Amino acid sequence: MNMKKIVLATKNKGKVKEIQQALKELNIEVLEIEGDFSPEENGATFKENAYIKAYEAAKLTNLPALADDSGLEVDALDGRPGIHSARYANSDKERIQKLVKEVSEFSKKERTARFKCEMVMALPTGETLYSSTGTCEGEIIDNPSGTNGFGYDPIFYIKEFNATMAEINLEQKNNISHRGKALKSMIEWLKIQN
Ligand code: ITT
Repeated sequence: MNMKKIVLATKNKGKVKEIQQALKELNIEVLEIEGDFSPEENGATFKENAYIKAYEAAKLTNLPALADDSGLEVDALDGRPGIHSARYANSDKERIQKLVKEVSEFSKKERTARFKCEMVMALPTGETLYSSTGTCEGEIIDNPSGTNGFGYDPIFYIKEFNATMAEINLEQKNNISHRGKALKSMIEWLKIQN
């Protein structure tokens, strides 16, 4: 199947923005999935869930589909919310409030955390063409700061920027983030397909 046109297997606008920005350097058409797209993410890992989404979107559109399954692992919480990051509460605001409350009893040192991202490119046949992964290390702070990005970005502090993930811009985030790293590998693979 030719890779000149692909579909993004996500309904998360924040992800779409970051992925579209990174794929701009390629000469391919990147479509958003239309309508009601909510495959049951019942996998046990980020990778399984990414595959579920990619395969479902590929079947629906008859195009190669790129999915991202990602989440935040907090060491003091034994890796939670992890693959349940999206379902942890009902809105970004509530998710942040809940997490801040849960880590409040832990010292700064114990608040280390990482974002993880697994990407899968799959075909309508169910074949996985390529998969890639990325992680980004940081720590959880009490006071949300910044308005860029999405999700847990306002409470994810990154030492090298002395800023939260929501205080850096889109290009900076793509350079260092879990998603940006997974995308770099995916882009290298896409370059040799076309
Ligand atoms: P799709 O399944 O439609 O892609 P989703 O938001 O449900 O969208 P996930 O199941 O992969 O996606 O859940 C990922 C959650 O992890 C996401 O909703 C955020 O809460 C969090 N997350 C992932 N990447 C993030 C990032 O770059 N910045 C902040 N939070 C992030």
